[in-house]
Amino acid sequence: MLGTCHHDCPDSCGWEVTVEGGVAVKIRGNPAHPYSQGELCPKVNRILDRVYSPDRILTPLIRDGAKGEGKFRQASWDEALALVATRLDDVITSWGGEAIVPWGDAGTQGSLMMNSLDRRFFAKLGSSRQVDSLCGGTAAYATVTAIGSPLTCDPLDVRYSKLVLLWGTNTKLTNRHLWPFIEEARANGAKVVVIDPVRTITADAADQFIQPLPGTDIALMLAMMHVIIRDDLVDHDYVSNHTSGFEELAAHVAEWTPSHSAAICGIEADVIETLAREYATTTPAFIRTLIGAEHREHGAQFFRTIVCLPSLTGAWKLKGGGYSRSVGSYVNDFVNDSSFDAPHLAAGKPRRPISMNTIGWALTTKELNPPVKALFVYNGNPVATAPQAGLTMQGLSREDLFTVVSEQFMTDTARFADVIFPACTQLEQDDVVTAWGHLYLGYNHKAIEPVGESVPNTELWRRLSRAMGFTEPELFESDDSLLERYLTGVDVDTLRRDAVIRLPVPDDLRPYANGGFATTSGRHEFANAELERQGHGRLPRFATANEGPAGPMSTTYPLVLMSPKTHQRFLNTSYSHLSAHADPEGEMYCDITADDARARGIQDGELVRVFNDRGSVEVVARVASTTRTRPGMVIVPFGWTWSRTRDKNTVNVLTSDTPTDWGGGVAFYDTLVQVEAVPSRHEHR
Ligand SMILES: Nc1nc2c(c(=O)[nH]1)N[C@H]1C(S)=C(S)[C@@H](COP(=O)(O)OP(=O)(O)OC[C@H]3O[C@@H](n4cnc5c(=O)[nH]c(N)nc54)[C@H](O)[C@@H]3O)O[C@H]1N2
Ligand SMILES: Nc1nc2c(c(=O)[nH]1)N[C@H]1C(S)=C(S)[C@@H](COP(=O)(O)OP(=O)(O)OC[C@H]3O[C@@H](n4cnc5c(=O)[nH]c(N)nc54)[C@H](O)[C@@H]3O)O[C@H]1N2
Ligand code: SF4
Ligand SMILES: [Mo]
Repeated sequence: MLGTCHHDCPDSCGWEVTVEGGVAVKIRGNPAHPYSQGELCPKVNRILDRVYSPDRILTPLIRDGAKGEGKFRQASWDEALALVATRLDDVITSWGGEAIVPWGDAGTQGSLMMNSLDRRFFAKLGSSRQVDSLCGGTAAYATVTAIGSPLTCDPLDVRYSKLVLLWGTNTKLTNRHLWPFIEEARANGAKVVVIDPVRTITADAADQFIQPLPGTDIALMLAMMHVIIRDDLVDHDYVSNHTSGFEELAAHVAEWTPSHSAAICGIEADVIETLAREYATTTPAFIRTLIGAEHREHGAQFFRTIVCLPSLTGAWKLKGGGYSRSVGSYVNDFVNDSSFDAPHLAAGKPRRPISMNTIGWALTTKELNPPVKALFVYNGNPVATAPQAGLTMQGLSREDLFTVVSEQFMTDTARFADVIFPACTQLEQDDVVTAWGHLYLGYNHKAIEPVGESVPNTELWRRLSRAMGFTEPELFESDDSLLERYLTGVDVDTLRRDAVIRLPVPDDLRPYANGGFATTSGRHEFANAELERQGHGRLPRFATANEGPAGPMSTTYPLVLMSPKTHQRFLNTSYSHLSAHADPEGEMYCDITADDARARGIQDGELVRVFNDRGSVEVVARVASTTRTRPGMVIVPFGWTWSRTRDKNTVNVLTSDTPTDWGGGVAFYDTLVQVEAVPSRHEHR
């Protein structure tokens, strides 16, 4: 049976499941998938362990202990649904629908299961509306404000490039199926440069690695523009035909000399000189980003600035040139996402916005009226993935909060639930999977019947609607009918047959080869009046992060904490509780340079406490074994789950919930900490 991976991963690989007697016995990559080409990854190669794991939640569960203790008893669907319906009715009667808050992320990227009938169910409840994004919103909106549209180049065109800048993306880990296309470019003579504060596995594989201080890239970009303009490496035709504000930009970057930026970025000035000249004189030159660099106080400004580079040099003109980030928005012309909406079900009730990024605050603040009295979590694990996890756990421990979680496993969040509903895995449900790392749409055929009493998310929303006594037919629409109205612009028969179809976009995509920016002037406006009006600067600007290196808080907490994905075998926090995945990754650690460790009397392998005002985690220090970090910066990886940590705390107890400058993201990576040895509990690995 052909299918498509549902994980929150740019690759959206095609797979093939072998089923014998109703049991999935084997999974492998679909060799006919044009992008993933028969390969999966170390996570999903073992997905059957996950599907049939003895730890899987297979019946509804009702809390049978203290909040967060993780003690539950099995219950029938009828009992659990009735309990939830009664509690929601009580909340609505006493506090109004807005006291109910949904929190759903991209645990599955299948269109139906990620976000379809849930919109209608919560509209009918008149609940609060979930807004903002832990992932992607900032990069997308920043690109829109800069060039009028989120659309950028086809990532696969990287294969035609001669110079590839992987800027704040860990391709070999997070977007692994793009790597062969980069290798193809390399075989044809391309040079690959990685720009990242962390020496990642992608940096190890590159021709050149540039390691700026975290959050200082905008200074680097401004200096590159300085060199390009100073040395007249500008594509004047492109600039005069398709951009505006060049003179203002030129005046603005005049002071951004390489030596000025070098001091801010913590790199050598001649590295910037050479990078700028190579970028402007090598054709085609391709810049690739993904998400990582957006998780910062000035995350949107990063993306607004980076798009200036290909417009200055005209790199957009050639296949293999330009700039590529998420290409998820291309699908919007071929599906009807709003067909899932049914706002009339809210019957005009007010629905206040609640940011998913600051859920810890929302659950603990006295400022919200009504306060949050019921929380629904699905497709996500906010205790481990949203910042300020200490607040989230404190909020979830409230006796007067009713928490419902739909899950496959006893996650950091599920253990705080009052009621858990068992969710199907991708093998047990039909869906359509859009991709953000390539231009193919995937179909997922259900391969096996639901394991235990688990249900697809759409079925959960239907059951809840029934239990609440709702009668509007929109709440009960079938999956087939939903899909039929959603898939408006693709050949559905081919999609179902092959489980993958190329979006009907031109082979030669080059979105801005001839300008045509989606701004009102049709030009890339370097001097941006709208951003000026919003207070983000008429021209791209660098500012020190409040909680970044050299920022005002660095006197109290001197070390910058990076918490990126570093794990081959986890997908965010998914899989991190399974031994076959977690054991080879080892335990959660803190990478620290030898000098920073020595200054604190910390030895390699010793237990340390990484802390700030928000919380602390106990992890093992890696000193000698690491060249990953740089002085003044430590790394505690993201993805580990509570059952695999020493003190049930994940790195997000430390991270900042400061919003990004615009775009609705959050500044996880602008977090400052201190590290100290944990007295008298020395351990060696
Ligand atoms: N194996 C695996 N693959 C995954 C995931 C996973 O958990 N595991 N998660 C998936 C998800 S949800 C996403 S969003 C994607 C993310 O894909 P990426 O965006 O490629 O990955 P991230 O690790 O979020 O960030 C990429 C890099 O940005 C760097 N970075 C952070 N701040 C800065 C900065 O200021 N400047 C520069 N230049 N670089 C910076 C980080 O050090 C990191 O190495 O990966 C997906 N793929
Ligand atoms: N410090 C730090 N924090 C980060 C990041 C970081 O790099 N550093 N990365 C951020 C990013 S980019 C992202 S995307 C977020 C990810 O944050 P989350 O989306 O919360 O990520 P996961 O931990 O993978 O949680 C997905 C959950 O969905 C469940 N699930 C899967 N399929 C289904 C289904 O069909 N139905 C139901 N009901 N559940 C399902 C899985 O079992 C899993 O527990 O984390 C963010 N947090
Ligand atoms: S997690 Fe990503 S790389 Fe792995 S199979 Fe799924 S889409 Fe492919
Ligand atoms: Mo993400």
